[in-house]
Amino acid sequence: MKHRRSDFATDFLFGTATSSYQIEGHGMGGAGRTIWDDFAATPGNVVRAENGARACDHYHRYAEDFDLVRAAGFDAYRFSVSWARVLPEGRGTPNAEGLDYYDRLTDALLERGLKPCATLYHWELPSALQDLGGWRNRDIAEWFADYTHVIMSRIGDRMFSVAPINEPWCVAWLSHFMGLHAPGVRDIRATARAMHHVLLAHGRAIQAMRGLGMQNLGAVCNLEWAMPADDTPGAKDAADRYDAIYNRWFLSGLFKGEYPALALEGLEPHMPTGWQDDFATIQAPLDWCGLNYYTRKLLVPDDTPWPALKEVAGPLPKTLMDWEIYPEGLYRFLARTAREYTGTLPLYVTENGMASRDTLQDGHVYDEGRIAYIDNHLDAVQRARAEGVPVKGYFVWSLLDNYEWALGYEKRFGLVHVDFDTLARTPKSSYHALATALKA
Ligand code: GBH
Repeated sequence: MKHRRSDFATDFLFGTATSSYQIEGHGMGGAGRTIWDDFAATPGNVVRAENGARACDHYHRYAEDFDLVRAAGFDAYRFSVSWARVLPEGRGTPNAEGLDYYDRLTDALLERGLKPCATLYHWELPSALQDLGGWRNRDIAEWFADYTHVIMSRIGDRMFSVAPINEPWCVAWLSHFMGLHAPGVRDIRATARAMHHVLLAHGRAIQAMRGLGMQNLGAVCNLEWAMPADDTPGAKDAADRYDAIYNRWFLSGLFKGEYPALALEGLEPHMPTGWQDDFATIQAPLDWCGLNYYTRKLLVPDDTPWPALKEVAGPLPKTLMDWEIYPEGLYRFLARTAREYTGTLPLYVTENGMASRDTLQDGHVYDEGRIAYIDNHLDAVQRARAEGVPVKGYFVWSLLDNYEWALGYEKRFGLVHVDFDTLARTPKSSYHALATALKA
């Protein structure tokens, strides 16, 4: 790698990120059923109908995995808590085994000098709550605040930072409009409700944690730089609409207390009553903002109902996900987010990484493409920092090859290779390159 730790400020945090359902093994430890178990069980939703029942068996192997995080020289580790492991029915009686697990996991991080950065929802909603309408039901904000209180009463005293929800766009739009993630709904009314309730739940969770005296609370948004695919006014409009729905809705709700007009033009008729009165909760003050960044999107208008746009393939080199590699977008987002939404609030790149076809040879796993990807995105971070954007840390997605949602186990994002038969972990070239860079 061209970058090294000493090129960054001494308080800049390097970390790596994972999520509960993607690595833990959800069939273990008394966790309740989730919408991802249900979604994966319906043919056609997930490649080979794979699910997270065993995943990386991190539930039993977290100590070994955290040894790898420490040995690489990372400062911080971003993980998520499974709601259904803590509360199998989503509400009611906690699962003592689940609470004990996150307690041990927290201590295992601290013992290794790693800063625990928790996310409270990374997509595996307890099925029992889906039966009540899930993200369509306004009550989810209270269920989520109650769950937050339960888990944070146990581990909140030892967290470095907490974000309630990973990527609200995915929870709302990807899962209720596009139907590509659980619960696989394709309905504009459900989408509008989820777009709002996800932010309301975020705000109620922040309030619950403030009530426990917690600090360093933030939000994590996924961003994709939207660009017109050609120079027609129609393409420009399509890109602006995409930007409003995908990127601006959540940042604007959280930091300005309003939704962008270009998104409301399609969603307003479907919004839950009284939505305008919820911004005081949604805007509960935060201590930092996290950006997950992977790629850009090229848009053209389309002859379909609102939002009447479609994505087209671009010319840039792509990752195994077919996502164009566009580090410039990360620079632009860091600069724009600070300029238009967050001002001097610390920003973190809470996820960045790529899926690649790694080559295994003589016990080594070669993933040179991933090294270049990380290096080029660190350039973007440095460029933003040089201009005074307060970027305070960078987390690689992901520590381990894991359950890549609707794409099953085929797409590998890890710094560490996982053999899903033996569950053996093998650090890849990118892991070794980062380990060297973080010590230099
Ligand atoms: C992250 O989301 C997730 O937080 C993480 O769990 C996941 O493993 C990681 O990405 C890698 O996928 O092309 O229309 O099908 C990143 C946000 C949202 C970016 C979905 C790509 C593709 C939508 N992602 N998006 S589409």
